[in-house]
Amino acid sequence: MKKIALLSLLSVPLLSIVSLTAFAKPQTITLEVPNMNCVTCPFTVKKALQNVDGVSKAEVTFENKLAVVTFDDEKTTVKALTEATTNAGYPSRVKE
Ligand SMILES: [Cu+2]
Repeated sequence: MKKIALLSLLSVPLLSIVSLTAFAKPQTITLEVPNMNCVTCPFTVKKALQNVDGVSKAEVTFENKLAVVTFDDEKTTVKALTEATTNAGYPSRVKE
């Protein structure tokens, strides 16, 4: 009975993600990406960020020119993230 309850809990997507990252140290930062000048730019920036090892989530919005990135600080650094967007043609900096 206990086992069944546990399995049904794990099938909830959010809880599955939490259990997978239980031993990592996820950090979330917001980057300013001022060079984004049209609605397709965020896709390029998002792809560049997601290609960085350790990045679990990247939400990029054109309207406010921000990228919210969740990453494992044991696998990557903020510098690697800003470099990734810069290499894709979109220099970024950490939003204060
Ligand atoms: Cu564009």
